[in-house]
Amino acid sequence: MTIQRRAVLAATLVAAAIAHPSAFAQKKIVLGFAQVGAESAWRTANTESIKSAAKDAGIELKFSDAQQKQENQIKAIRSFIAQKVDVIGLSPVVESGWDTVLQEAKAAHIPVILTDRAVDSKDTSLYVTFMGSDFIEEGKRAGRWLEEFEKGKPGPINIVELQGTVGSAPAIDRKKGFADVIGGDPRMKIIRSQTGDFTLAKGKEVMEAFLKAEGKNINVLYAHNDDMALGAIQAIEEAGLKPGVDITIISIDGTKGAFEAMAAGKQNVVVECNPLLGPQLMSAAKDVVAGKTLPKRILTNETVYTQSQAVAALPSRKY
Ligand code: GZL
Ligand code: ZN
Repeated sequence: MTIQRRAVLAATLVAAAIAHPSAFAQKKIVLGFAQVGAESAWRTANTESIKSAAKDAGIELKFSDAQQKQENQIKAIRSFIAQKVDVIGLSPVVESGWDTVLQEAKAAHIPVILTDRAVDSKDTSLYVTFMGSDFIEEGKRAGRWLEEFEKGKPGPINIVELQGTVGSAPAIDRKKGFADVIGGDPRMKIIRSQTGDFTLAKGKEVMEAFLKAEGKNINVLYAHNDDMALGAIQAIEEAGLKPGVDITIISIDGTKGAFEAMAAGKQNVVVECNPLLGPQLMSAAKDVVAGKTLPKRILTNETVYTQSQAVAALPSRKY
């Protein structure tokens, strides 16, 4: 290339850099995400959404799976701080015990975005925003559906409850919301309530114990997520009972498994909890890096699906 042509090219590049500084100056945003684990179909869909949204957004994602252990999430956050990432994303496996490590991120001037589950830190300056569902409302929706379903029927209505991970926001809040709604109904009684840690295997195991202890005395199962409900359905069938008929089944998430169970008449309703938070997380990360302020709370929108809607809804379900 002649000297003249080289000079012209250089001049054009400089002009373009002045005209579009961001295109040239902007380095790739690096987001470190500390995920809970891979405990359920919901979590798998949530991880998939985050990974594909990072790719679409041109954001470099450093991803860690903590196998549902808080100390692994804290280690991951510390490593993101050491790597000087631009933003940290966190789905906290339990609500408490985060202040120290979040203060370390704050001291390192790395903004933290909470997704999916909340923390109970009093100091809300420790995170930029919390985007996720209202788990108390999800519990209330489950309770309201049951009240509607049992309207006009005599008692007793004995309920067994499979709780999510002990100390997690969804487990605490879904229990509270449900109890708030059914607590005033003298027919309704939660006769057993125990954690199944959001997994299919544990949900089956605990339901087997409930059936051994209470047998035909159980009228309703309220499971804090679909995976535990699917495990319980297996236990109910192995006990010679009909899930969805002998025992009314309510769960939360809205994964494909729940829709298939409803289509087969083995589950009665599912309260949706939207895992597809990836795109919202990436746009929040870009806003934070660009210095924009975000609302402290970003609510995901979701609904309730009954058995009659399951077949029609199945084909369009993305997770
Ligand atoms: C809810 C999420 C819960 C799901 C479970 O937002 O934290 O964790 O309900 C998942 O399926 O394991
Ligand atoms: Zn809470």
